[in-house]
Amino acid sequence: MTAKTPFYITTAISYPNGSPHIGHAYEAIATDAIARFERLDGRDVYFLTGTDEHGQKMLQTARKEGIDVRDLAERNAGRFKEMVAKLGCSNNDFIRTSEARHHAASKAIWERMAANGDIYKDSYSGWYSVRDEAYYQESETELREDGVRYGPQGTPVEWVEEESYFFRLSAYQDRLLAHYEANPDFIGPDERRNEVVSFVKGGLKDLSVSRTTFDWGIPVPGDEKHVMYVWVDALTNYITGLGFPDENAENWRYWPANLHVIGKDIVRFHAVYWPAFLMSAGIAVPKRVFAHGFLFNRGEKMSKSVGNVIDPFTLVDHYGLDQVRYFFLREVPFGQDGNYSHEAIVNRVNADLANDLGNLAQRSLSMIAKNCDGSLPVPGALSEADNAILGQADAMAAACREAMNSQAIHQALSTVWACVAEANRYFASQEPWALRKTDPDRMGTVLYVTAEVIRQVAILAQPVMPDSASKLLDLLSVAQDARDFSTLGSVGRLASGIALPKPVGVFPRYVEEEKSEASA
Ligand code: ME8
Repeated sequence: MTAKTPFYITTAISYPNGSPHIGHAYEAIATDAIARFERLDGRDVYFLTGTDEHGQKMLQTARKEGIDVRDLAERNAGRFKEMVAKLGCSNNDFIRTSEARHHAASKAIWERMAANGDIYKDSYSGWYSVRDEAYYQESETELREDGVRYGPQGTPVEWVEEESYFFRLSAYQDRLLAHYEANPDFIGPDERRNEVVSFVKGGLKDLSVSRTTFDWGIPVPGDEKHVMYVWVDALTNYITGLGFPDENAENWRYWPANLHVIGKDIVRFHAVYWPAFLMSAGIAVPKRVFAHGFLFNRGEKMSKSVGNVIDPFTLVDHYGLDQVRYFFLREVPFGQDGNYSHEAIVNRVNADLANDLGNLAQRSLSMIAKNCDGSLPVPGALSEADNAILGQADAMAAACREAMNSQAIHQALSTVWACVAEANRYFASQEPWALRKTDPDRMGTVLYVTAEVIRQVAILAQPVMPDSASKLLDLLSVAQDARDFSTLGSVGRLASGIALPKPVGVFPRYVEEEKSEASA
């Protein structure tokens, strides 16, 4: 057997300055679906997520709450860890940037950049957004009528003047542009790539990479009055997680990352600063950075003051985990902004899951239980209609792979649900319930074909709905070792004659409560 190809995938690491929100949950769910897809497709996947605990934003929140920043980090990092578990994420590790291993890795990358001549001391004066933990050029900011100056993401900026170490980012402008040119897939979607290319073409200034006005961060090696700029240490988490600086570590083989999944607001850090730091340190750059869009509650930005922040834990308890995972990944084209509302979730849960897939499975499997002694019937000669629906099911694997190669998760799901819709039309037009008396053999063929289509649908639904898909595969008596993508298509056809368990419903219909808590 050939060794599996490594596939390293990461989420951004979240600031634990508050509890996790739907945006964090969305990123974790999407990244997990991609990780599971690749694993089922035979790759040796390593999936990392975690928390970004240093910086001024954390410090400010702690001060506001009157607690020690370490306690704030501890409390909320735990909540993020619980969230990924609650969401059913299959991450291999959860990194916290306050850990000793991360301090060591950050110092090592700093020392390498310094040894390469890319770090020098000067003084910084300019605009800084604590909320974005980002420096901005004056031209990127605007003074609004309220007398406050704002950065490009709409967050207030403040004037900062202090002694600082700089990273010679300007020296990387040409290398970065050459990299984007030679690797057109480095940044996705295209819109984000274009933004980055034009930003870099506009000229890069050296980047301030240390602070002296607070000490919540990783000390600069050899000058402990300075702590590293939070993004230098944050980005380094992706290599800390694989054992850096020990390049003989077992997991180092996963580097360079295949995919950093991030939100659209932090593309500049991942597609400009991060590859420049790595080039400076003599480390390979990641293969791809993909930015998803933002989620809005009925078109409004989530904010504590509007009172429309929805807690992911509540959402999962209310609608069910697989339902929430399916909804976000099917409803929002991955890479674009999206909306969610109670009605939209209920509609997807009831239409796509309870009706389309759930009813098809329940109806066909109950007929097998009642009319075929509970075992999978032997198909007779296949009709044109049988071959057409089987052909559509067999073609799903290739279409899903193609979609997932460009992180079009919604498109992979729409391919699968188009087949579910077609299978429903097939089932209705073949009328197996009428064949029961007139032509039982033909009924057996229709039920077999339907079950085989459900097998492939369930296998491909696993990355998005691991629990429900696994229940469906149990109902079809598909062995645990016959559930990966190598069984898709005609090679993995269900074996006739196998006994099937008593069918049970897998996708319950959402029924409105009198007054539902999550319907805000
Ligand atoms: O940016 N919809 O942390 P963070 C969708 N620590 N995604 C959203 C979102 C929303 N409404 N709000 C935030 C940071 N996100 C840094 C990352 S990585 C080395 C350091 C996404 O807690 C956001 O785009 O502000 C980011 O990818 C992730 O959630 C964490 O955001």
